[in-house]
Amino acid sequence: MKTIATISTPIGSGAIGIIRMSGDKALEIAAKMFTTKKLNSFLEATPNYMYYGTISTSTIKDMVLAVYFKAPASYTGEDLVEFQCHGGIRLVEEIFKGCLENGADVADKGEFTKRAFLNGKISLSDAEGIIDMINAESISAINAGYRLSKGGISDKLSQIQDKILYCVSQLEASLDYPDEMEDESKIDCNKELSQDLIDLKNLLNTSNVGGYIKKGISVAIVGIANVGKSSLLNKLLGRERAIVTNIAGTTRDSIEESIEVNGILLKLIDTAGIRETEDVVESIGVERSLEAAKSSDIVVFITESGRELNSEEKGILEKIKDKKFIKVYNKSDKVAPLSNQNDGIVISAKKGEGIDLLKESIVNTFVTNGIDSSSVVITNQRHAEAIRKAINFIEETLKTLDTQPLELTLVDLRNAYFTLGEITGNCATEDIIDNIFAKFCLGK
Ligand SMILES: Nc1nc2c(ncn2[C@@H]2O[C@H](COP(=O)(O)OP(=O)(O)OP(=O)(O)O)[C@@H](O)[C@H]2O)c(=O)[nH]1
Ligand SMILES: [Mg+2]
Repeated sequence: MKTIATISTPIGSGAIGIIRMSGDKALEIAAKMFTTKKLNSFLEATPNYMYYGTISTSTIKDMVLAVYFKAPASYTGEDLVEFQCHGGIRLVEEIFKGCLENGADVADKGEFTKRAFLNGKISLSDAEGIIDMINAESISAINAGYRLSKGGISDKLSQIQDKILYCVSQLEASLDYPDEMEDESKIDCNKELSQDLIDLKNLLNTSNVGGYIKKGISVAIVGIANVGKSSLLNKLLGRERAIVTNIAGTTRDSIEESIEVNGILLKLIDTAGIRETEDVVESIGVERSLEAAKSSDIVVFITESGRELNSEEKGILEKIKDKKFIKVYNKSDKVAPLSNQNDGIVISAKKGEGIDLLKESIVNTFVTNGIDSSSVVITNQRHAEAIRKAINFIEETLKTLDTQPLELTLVDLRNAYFTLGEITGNCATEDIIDNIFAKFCLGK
């Protein structure tokens, strides 16, 4: 396989720039470019040891750090060399070009991690965990990516695959010796597969929560004009982001900002107050408010403490009644809540009262019992799809075990095995693999 090189740090000026090479010739190419007082030649480099020395290309020189990772104990599983230089854009580029001049090829997006997968260092889902960590926008998303990258899902699915394989071999054997084995192995397989089915369904159930952990929760703050939507947004953010006035119709366009609560990203959308209006701009804003309410994961419906809902508000509630929503009674500092206003959260956006409770309530609506940092959660749509398919195949197997010829049942069972293998990568097609690594950034 060719030796590949790439710039692994973002393009731009920075303290340090990193250039990496992976492949059989990595050490040889590095030795042509890098010299250090410590060694006669970099070919004699001790693995995992960092050397300070000079790098020379046909155009530049720099003082850099170089480290050699010997196959298979490297990220890719191949010989790998990393240069750390001063992080100038042109400087990093010239060192990279130097690697190419000396025999390396340009790496594709994600090619280092792809090689790690092809060399058996990581499973496909482990690699997806690494992308998820890079793209994570919240602590919970980082942690979920980490668990995925550390084999959280591949280990579990491999166990299930092993059990399926055991059933396949049992049933195949009973094809050869039908009289002696058939009934016994059917009972055995039925038991094993029923347990697999429960495990897979439990795993699939985590994918709802998993989606919110990864992407965050979108929260539309909706209500009639002047109830304090923008004041609430500002309080949630901890800064004066939206304009607040006592004039009804202050907010005319939706405003989006994010916060993190218990490690989960909340994407907050402050909206224009909903009311009948002649104003063209405002009425477009009102349409957007309703749109935001419809497309959000949850609506915070805000009204005022100490008064009944008016007909406009009842109209809004009617529109969002099929959505998840939390009622909020604002301005409790001004008027105490009515006795029937115990079906929501009483707050004062002005004084900051009830805000933490509201944040917790939003998150708890989606992620019950917090997030167990050790549990395996499905955060990836591809994985959820494959598990769903595998469940169908196993259900089919269980249904047909007693009624159909074993050969037919075995087709479903093998399909269940292959479908789970698409997640871990042990039965993934080239298309699936290429698709996944195309999502990586250059240099990873
Ligand atoms: N006393 C009191 N006044 C509040 C509270 N929250 C908001 N207000 C006041 O209510 C008025 C309207 O607040 P906004 O936050 O602009 O209300 P809004 O719902 O965004 O209004 P529109 O954008 O016009 O739909 C302002 O004068 C705020 O100071 C509160 O908790 N207590
Ligand atoms: Mg407003």
